[in-house]
Amino acid sequence: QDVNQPYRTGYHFQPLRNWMNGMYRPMIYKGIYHLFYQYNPYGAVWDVRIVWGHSTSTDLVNWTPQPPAFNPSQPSDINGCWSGSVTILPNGTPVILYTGIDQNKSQVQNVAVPVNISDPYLREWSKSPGNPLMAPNAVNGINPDRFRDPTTAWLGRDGEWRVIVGSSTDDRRGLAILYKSRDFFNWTQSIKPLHYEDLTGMWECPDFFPVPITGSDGVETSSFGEVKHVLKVSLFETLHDYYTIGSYDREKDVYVPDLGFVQNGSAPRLDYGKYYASKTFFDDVKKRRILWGWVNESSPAKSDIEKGWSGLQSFPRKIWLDESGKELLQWPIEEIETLRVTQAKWHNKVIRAGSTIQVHGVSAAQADVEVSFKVKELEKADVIEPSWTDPQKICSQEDLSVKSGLGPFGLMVLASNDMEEYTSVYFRIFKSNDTNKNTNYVVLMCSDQSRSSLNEKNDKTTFGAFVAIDPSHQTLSLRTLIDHSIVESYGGGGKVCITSRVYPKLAIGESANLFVFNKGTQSVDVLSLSAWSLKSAHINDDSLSPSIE
Ligand code: DQQ
Repeated sequence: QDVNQPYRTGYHFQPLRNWMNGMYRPMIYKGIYHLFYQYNPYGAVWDVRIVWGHSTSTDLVNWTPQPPAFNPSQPSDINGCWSGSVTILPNGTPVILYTGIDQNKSQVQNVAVPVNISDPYLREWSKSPGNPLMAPNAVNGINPDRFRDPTTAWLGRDGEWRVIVGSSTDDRRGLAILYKSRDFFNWTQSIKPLHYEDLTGMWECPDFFPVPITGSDGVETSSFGEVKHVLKVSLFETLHDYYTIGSYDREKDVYVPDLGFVQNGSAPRLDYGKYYASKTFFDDVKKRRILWGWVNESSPAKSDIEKGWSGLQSFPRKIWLDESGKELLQWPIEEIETLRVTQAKWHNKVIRAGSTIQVHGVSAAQADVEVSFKVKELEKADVIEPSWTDPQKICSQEDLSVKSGLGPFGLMVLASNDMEEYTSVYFRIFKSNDTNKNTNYVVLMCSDQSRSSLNEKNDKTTFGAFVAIDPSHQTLSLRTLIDHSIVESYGGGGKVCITSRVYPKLAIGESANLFVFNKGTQSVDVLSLSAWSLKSAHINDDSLSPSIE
């Protein structure tokens, strides 16, 4: 890796240079995966004149850059081509619905279709002269600054297409406005939104998809049957992606969440770290639903301009419904295994109280680590303070110097030789103070970036979440993908994900180390640990490919 560019990733998607943000529903077409993303060809910060960047892949790991799918060019998008989604029509043709910023700076919805459907790379797209297809007007009461990000459309039993567009009212009611169409080109707004919730603000990048009640396979977006539905929204006010699981009433065309975004205090998040504007797609070859999210920098814009780029995509994750029906599970797609090279392996290793043990034999700056812990003396756990209801706050207040009976224990990643820098991803176990709960324990997962870099200019916020597992029956597992400036962690087999960006000054390349630690007062067993060095994927680095500028 170029020493001047220590934060570029080895296997997380990013363009060769410049700014990237939200990514639009990827797709598989004629065996080729396509990824479209918000790309600023003019520099390393966001620009309203953003275009649709485009890359293709045969394995979701290695990516070839393609020319942008389209740029601002019509009155209906002359001020920017913003987010949108692909829908595959029943005849197999992909169609893109996207938000354009029109000549009046209003947000409107447009359509683009491939010029040559026999080109598996879909290099050329043409916009309909009929654009815009949906526009805010005096009658529909939609605010022209808050009307964006159409989803993948789905087909109802009545043969009509449905699509939702994110919006909000002036008094912060978030809305998924529903539109219907018979031919995909003429759309009518439904009187009722698919769903709305008060006091949630603008809903960006909504996603609405079915998940089978059993098993981990995915299904096509228009599928019905033995499924629940998921509505995910990116809340602009918090810059986090929240989801609800519920039922889609096909007769009334409304979505009824089991628990709303705000009903239960706060909805679950797809990721509790740096992660926004995510989208899923159904991979009909491997019968899975795949989720991708935008991971922004945690560095000041000045540093982004200096390094010439900003923004990554998380590693693609398979996503499915947990057997409880109450939460989604996520796991890195299996293709990551094609990058694995050397492996370090431990079995049944006791990590004594207060100890830190190095994992040797892996390139710790670019690795995939899976570890499972067993904690025997659960009765030694401290009772959680009744006021400790916000996991991120507990993780931030109680740094590693504060001991509790059980934990913190976990991984120290991107650690410098002298431990001046490290990022720790760990668990703490408490006894529950709530006798009504089914479990006697509360498991906390944290990703602590506070010591990640000697450079104080970056945002080093610590993240945290509760993991719904019972450590008296289940092993506590942690998987962490480390890639130079991104640390992507999966707790409890994918119940909780936390992604963070870090910019070590010392823990770079060969000088990065990996440790297992236990700062609690009781020993903890590592049942198994596997850590793999990952080789670099080819990501938009193919000089023979057309330039993305
Ligand atoms: N950014 C896009 C919008 C979307 C937001 C514009 C999320 O369409 O709402 O770049 O990244």
